[in-house]
Amino acid sequence: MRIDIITVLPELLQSPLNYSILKRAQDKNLVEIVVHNLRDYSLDKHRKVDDYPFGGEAGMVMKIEPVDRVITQLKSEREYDEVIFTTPDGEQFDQPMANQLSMAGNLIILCGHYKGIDYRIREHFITKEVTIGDYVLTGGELAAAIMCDAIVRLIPGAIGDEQSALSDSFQDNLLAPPVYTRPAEYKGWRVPDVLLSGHQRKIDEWKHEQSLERTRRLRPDLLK
Ligand code: 6GU
Repeated sequence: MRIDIITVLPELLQSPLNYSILKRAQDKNLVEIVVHNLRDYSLDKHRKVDDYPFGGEAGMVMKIEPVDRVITQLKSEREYDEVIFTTPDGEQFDQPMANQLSMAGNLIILCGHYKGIDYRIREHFITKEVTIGDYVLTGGELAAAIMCDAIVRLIPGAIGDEQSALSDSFQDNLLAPPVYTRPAEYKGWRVPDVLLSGHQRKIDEWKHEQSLERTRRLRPDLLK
């Protein structure tokens, strides 16, 4: 898998993409994540990528030419499953979308910025518009980093224990059960006896009951 991220702030993406599972997945060649500075595709002598909006509103708008240049260049090199635009008015990013995107071959993520991007970019280049939640971020970079994290950890081999991505919260629309490690007792606070019993069927039943109980209490919307 390859993910090309187009941004005016490449530095903002460096550290989120280069630690832990994302780092390991790239080191193992499970995914190649390439960050492109949109300014490198501006022909303007000031490397300008934004301009004033027609119709005289407040704020700046991302220009179409540099975006066309970088996307056209990338598409000439390989085929892409999706050209994603990060925007608060997009489709909600969630676990099913992460699962689906983790099976893609190549993805482009264009990070939104300023007041917005020239709408012709959305009409002619973008295949999928995605938000990570109902709040406004300064730019799409942190959203892109979050999406990459959620997608890449699902690629087979990215996580050491193959089971563990499948037992995540949300994979079965249930929150994950509590987990514990040694010591079995700390300051009088004991780990639930069943987990120490060695009785696997009872342990699995307990975990499932805990998942149901926590989901009912904390996220009843997931059970509907
Ligand atoms: Cl994807 N972009 C921006 N700018 N703000 C957001 C978002 C995306 N998702 C939630 N807020």
